[in-house]
Amino acid sequence: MTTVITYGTFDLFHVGHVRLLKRLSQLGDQLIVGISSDEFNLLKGKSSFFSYEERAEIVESCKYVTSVFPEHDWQQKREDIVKYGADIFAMGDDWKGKFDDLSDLCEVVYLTRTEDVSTTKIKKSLSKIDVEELDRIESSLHDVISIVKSLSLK
Ligand code: C2G
Repeated sequence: MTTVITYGTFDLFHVGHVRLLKRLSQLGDQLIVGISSDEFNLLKGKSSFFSYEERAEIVESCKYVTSVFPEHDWQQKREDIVKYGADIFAMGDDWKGKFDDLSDLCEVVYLTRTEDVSTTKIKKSLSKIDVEELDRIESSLHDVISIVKSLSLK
């Protein structure tokens, strides 16, 4: 039984996460995922849209994932690898080289990230829509005001 372990925030679950988890699941018989707690997210400089509980529920519902557990800090990986008997530690290659020190415990693998999708990009495009929408509403309001003014002058 080959166990693969990985970690992440997995906020606004998207196709980049799915493709990574799918490829990770193909490396072994089971895939366990450490989901960053809300507190650890703050340490990582992230504030996720969904809470830890919601992100854990979403990732655990993914068919490629066997189980999830909380990631509270940077230091717990070694203990987790031993506790869960992980044979492979794997991450997207934006982390390439960062966890090589774990190679005395298990195989360390970095898989290519899915380009052009990220939680940050999703958040940015959603906030952009809000601003654009507000601009459209404002200009329509100006049109209505000018029509009302022109009618009131007649
Ligand atoms: N990922 C990916 N392709 C994307 C976006 C993310 O393959 N387009 C991968 C990342 O490389 C990472 C995993 O999906 O392996 C989770 O990404 P995040 O939710 O952004 O997690 P991160 O902030 O990288 O946290 O201790 C490790 C950290 O908890 C990792």
